[in-house]
Amino acid sequence: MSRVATYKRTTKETDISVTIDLDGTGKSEIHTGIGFFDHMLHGFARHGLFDLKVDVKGDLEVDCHHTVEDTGIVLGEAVKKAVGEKAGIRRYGHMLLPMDETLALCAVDLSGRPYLKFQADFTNDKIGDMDTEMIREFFYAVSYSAMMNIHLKILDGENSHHMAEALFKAFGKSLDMATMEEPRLSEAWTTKGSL
Ligand SMILES: [Mn+2]
Repeated sequence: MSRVATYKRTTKETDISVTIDLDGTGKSEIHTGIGFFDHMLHGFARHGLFDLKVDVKGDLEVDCHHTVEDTGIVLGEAVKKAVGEKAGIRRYGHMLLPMDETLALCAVDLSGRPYLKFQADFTNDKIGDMDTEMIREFFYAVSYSAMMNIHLKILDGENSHHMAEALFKAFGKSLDMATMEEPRLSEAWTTKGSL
């Protein structure tokens, strides 16, 4: 069964299309109009082994806020659609990801309940054309639109580029683990009947 989903969303601020294949090989075509954000999403797809297409036309003449937040919403919706009933998947995933001086922790649960815990003290307000405060907003949007629990924490780090990149890659690795098929199970992995 293919686990590919597309989700599109158009508002007065953004026009976004995301396609994700959970069983991909890490190929991605990303066009958000924000170079550093593209770099982050490439890292997420590559290290999660997701095939990912992201096309965004956002109101970058305002700033990067709507573009980044809304991309998180649409990516989360696509993930939710691709995992479906979550039958026979691992549900939980985690990663401790080093990147030079930076160490990032990520843990996720495809619980059906949105929650984000995020801790990262960036040393710069901006990386390229992306405001670092939007990184939390991105993951918050993913958590509520995918209805998943995400914990992200920078345990050690100095360089903002490394910290951001480690978070996106750790999230890719964790989501890959959580969406992996568990051959011993045919239903959702819960004692409650469904997730
Ligand atoms: Mn980089």
